[in-house]
Amino acid sequence: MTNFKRTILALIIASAAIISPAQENLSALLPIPEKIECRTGEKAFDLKYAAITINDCEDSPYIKEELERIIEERTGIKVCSSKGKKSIEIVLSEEKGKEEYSIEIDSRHIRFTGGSEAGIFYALKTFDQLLLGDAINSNEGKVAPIHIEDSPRYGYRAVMLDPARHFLPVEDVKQFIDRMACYKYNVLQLHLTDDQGWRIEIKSHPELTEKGAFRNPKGGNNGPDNGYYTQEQIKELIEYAAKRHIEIVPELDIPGHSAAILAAYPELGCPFRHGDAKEIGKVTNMMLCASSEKAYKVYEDIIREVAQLFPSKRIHLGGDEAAVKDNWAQCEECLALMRSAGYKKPSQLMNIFFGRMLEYVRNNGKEAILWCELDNMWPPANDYLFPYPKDVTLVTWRNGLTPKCIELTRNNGHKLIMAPGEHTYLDYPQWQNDLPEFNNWGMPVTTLQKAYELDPGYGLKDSEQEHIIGVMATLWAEAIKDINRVNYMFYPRGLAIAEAAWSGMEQRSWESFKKRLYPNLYELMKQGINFRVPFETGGK
Ligand code: TNX
Repeated sequence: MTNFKRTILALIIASAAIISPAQENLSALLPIPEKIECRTGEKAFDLKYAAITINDCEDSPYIKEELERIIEERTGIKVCSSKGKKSIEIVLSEEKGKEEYSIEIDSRHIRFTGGSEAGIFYALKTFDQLLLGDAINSNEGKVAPIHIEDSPRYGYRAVMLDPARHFLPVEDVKQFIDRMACYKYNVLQLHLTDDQGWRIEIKSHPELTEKGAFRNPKGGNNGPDNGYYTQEQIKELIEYAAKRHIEIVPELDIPGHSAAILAAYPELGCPFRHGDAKEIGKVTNMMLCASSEKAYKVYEDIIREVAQLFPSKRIHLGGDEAAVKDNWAQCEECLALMRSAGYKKPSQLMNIFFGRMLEYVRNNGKEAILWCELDNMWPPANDYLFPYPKDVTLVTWRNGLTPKCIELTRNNGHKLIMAPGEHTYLDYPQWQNDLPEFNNWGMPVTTLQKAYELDPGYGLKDSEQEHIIGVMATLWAEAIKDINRVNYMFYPRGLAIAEAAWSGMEQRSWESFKKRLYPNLYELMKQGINFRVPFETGGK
């Protein structure tokens, strides 16, 4: 063959590889399952001519609908419920963990076994990826024999959306939830309050949304600057997510990040700042006053309503980036309170402030989560006056501080969620000079590979990481104005984090992930979901 012909042939092969979806049944599995055994040599299960029985899971018709939808979408075949020679079985087994599942496929049977409906749901999501990856078999209505056993590394696999900075309408959040579920995420944290907006209806204090949800007089009612979720809409979202085995955790950020509530109730801030302008979205560094009785009273009401609304056992109360020196340190009432408590530093008032706020959470039968702050809130050991109460779950997030945070939380008996900025902050650009146009952090870059490199256990011995309960990807939205941008920032890095949260380190590899990414990107494209093309993963 001449060099020219060889080049042409290579180009044809290369373009075929790009255009055609993957052709092998493992190629779209993401997150990668724990144990996979391909039964090569055995005949495929034929969906086409078989009458298929789906064991009725009576109390969960959704599972059956999902299975029928997956088969029809991937193969064009409508399964029929009459008895036939070939069966698809769905089995619940007490021997498996809640989210654990197996898939067994041979020429005559397909069996999905799950420890609960969640396990079955994940089995179906994996089955969907088997069909997606094995395009040639799927086009013929066939499924290659295989045996998969799978269970998650972590029970808490979260994404945080930030409708406070830019409001996301209900339908957009639902679309995001649909895709999260495909990658086995099971928690959606909603950052509902910040300087830029108050996004949840509180019936006992309607001013919160009347004033706090609208920062742009010409901006309409449904994003990006304005808008809030009514309690009815929140219920609708909770139900929609629960069907997909996703729990919604509400976040109310206190005592900082509170310009929106202060715009509605200036008297919750320190008295010396009562007269300051409180323009939502323009003013930052304002705090609730540690000595304002009304602040405690209003939050007691808010926490009660939020606790009743959300079935989640957890409420996130923020606790990050509180500008103590601009507020409590200059407030006579706070300084008097500090002295009467025998404290030396205004930041120690966190003890009193969260001492009361956390009590409201407990009184409502819930557990609190807080962002882990080592400077303000958790002074070094020799100045150890605000240890977080042990029942608080902490989230590590600040760049560079995660190893310290893992150690301190372990020594103090806290549960820890891993959201280290270096890997999981998906508001950072994905490549030098890529979007967003601005962010707060002097533009560090979190490439797809950097996101993938997250080992949530930070390479520690098992005994040193037992307190880590999960992982969270965050989509801070100062520069994210709508769901298309959310998706662009999330995909594909959100797939890397999904695998870090679900799969054990022994199963994971960047080289394998890169390959499994392509059919999934193809699928996102087909669904009309925005993503960044990870051109850097091309080539050898
Ligand atoms: C820090 S992370 C914040 C957020 C910002 C984010 C921007 C955290 C607990 N606080 O308020 O949106 O940085 O990356």
